Amino acid sequence: MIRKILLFAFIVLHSVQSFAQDKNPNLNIIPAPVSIQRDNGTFQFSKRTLFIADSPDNRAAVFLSAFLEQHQVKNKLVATGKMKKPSATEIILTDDNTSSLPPDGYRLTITPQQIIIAGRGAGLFYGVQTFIQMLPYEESIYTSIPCVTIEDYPRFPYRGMHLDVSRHFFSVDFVKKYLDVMAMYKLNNFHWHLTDDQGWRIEIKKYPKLVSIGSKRAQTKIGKYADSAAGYDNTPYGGYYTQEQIKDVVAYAHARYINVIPEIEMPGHSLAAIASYPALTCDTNKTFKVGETWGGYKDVYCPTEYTFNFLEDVLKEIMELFPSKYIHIGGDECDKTMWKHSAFCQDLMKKLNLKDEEELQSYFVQRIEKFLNENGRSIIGWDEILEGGLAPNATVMSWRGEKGGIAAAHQHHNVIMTPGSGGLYFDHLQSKSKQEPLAIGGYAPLQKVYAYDPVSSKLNTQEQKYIQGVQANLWTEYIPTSERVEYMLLPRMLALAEIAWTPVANKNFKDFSEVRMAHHLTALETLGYNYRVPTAVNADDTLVHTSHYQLSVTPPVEGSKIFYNISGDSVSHDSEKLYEKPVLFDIPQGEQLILQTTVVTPAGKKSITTKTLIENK
Ligand code: TNX
Repeated sequence: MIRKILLFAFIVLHSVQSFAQDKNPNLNIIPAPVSIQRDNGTFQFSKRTLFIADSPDNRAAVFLSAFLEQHQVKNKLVATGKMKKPSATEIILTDDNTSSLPPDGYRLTITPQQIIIAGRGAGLFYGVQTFIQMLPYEESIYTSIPCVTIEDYPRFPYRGMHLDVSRHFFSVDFVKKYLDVMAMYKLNNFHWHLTDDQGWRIEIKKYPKLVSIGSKRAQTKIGKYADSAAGYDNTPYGGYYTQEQIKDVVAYAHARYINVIPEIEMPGHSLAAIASYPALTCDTNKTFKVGETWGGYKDVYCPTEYTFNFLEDVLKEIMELFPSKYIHIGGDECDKTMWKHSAFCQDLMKKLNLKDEEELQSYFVQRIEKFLNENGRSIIGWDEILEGGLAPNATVMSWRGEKGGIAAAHQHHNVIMTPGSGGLYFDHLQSKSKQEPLAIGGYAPLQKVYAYDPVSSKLNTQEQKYIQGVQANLWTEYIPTSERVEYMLLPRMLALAEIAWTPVANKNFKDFSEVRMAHHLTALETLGYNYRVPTAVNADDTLVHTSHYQLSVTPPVEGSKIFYNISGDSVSHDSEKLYEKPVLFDIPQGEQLILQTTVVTPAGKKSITTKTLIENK
């Protein structure tokens, strides 16, 4: 009896102790893994460490090799069986003993002698990503790594990030940089929004005017869409990808287990194509030019045989370039005015027995779906494709809240959740501060993104299976440069990765934002990414009523500094001081103090300034 009690006391003590010590339970890994089991000891990585892979030309092995080479690590990768004598320590990439792992899962086992990364296909690649995250990002990579066993696999098969290259164009090099950061965080679908009213961005050999006319606009709206006084910039803007460039990007993504989903918008958001080939629309008396401002246009494709032939030709070239099973056909925000006034459309509706223009849109989408299905592909469309009846095999991308996704799941269609209301519109603002750069509006702070759960409680267990995953969208009306894309993307994309990968029970915003993300932002800065510098952890940006106020903050980015200053009724504006430890302020009766904090990162990037109004009135 006594022995039992003693043993029990020991267990409790032991676990309390290790819990208290564990300030970094997820070992800085983003997205947080399914399970981490700590073991004793460390693995020593040295110049004599041998890299062994079942097949060195497998994508995960190639990626790791290239990564190590970039970090001046000379240890070569060899195939199993080719090793001559036993080495000090070994890093092994294998698919042995992986049959019990869930799809895309991996097991990372670190003992003092060996690091074994085990997985099949994408799983092995994700194991490599986790391993890379455990390496130091700045000092020598020859380091010691704590012994651990990680078993991990994704919550959702579809983990997507979108980029609009129509409103503003981004170079191939930048798209690759975007894919690099997606791969680091185990995202596996790049939704490439290639066509819209303001620019057609992909070369189509059969229709050369799509780029000679459609990829250029004469000028661009300055400032906010509704601000008519701001006018236009009077500067031509353009850009497109050649088919060779597209192939290069698709191959680059494939090497990182990222599928590229092209989006060819129809029947709306098609002004750039119409400006190139005016016969694509119903009103052939009008002249058209590529869109120069934001918001919707009334000029849309006319459902004629000419249009369907054109789209089928375009899609044939698209299918040649993109191996993706899914082709995104847009389908959003199609203004029906033109169809209402078109004698051709009204006749067609009578002939086909369609009761309204929504059904005409369905006819349009279903014809395209049939064509793509016959060619072995499937369509994804924005949730408007539900209106007038869903095409039989379509996947619905739910953007106007979750309603469309829920309706589609009720109808047993696959769904990708990407609701703006859930924080997944990364063109929306990251804070309510006036210091944020110009944006479309909305409000999608990090915490809101992180809190989003793609599986709605309005679905029963059976229906929940149709939620294939989640995606964030980056529309670029107000995002003219790649630096700004990164500012809007990071750190929110890290939260997206955790929504998409990590089991809900393992999510923890405090650990994510204060521990792991702080580490990753420094790593990303070292890699040359821009990001929105978060404000100091626990800095108030509000009004507080008190007579004693304690400033007690921590850096949101590893190695960053926090500066503060005060001013007030009887305190003249103070110069900026470096925050080192908690500071107590006494506020005299009847007075007000203004406390401001700013974060400065190791590379000198600044956060917005927070402002706390402290009143003792
Ligand atoms: C709506 S989301 C759109 C885009 C805009 C975006 C701006 C969707 C399917 N359509 O055309 O760029 O809002 O947030």
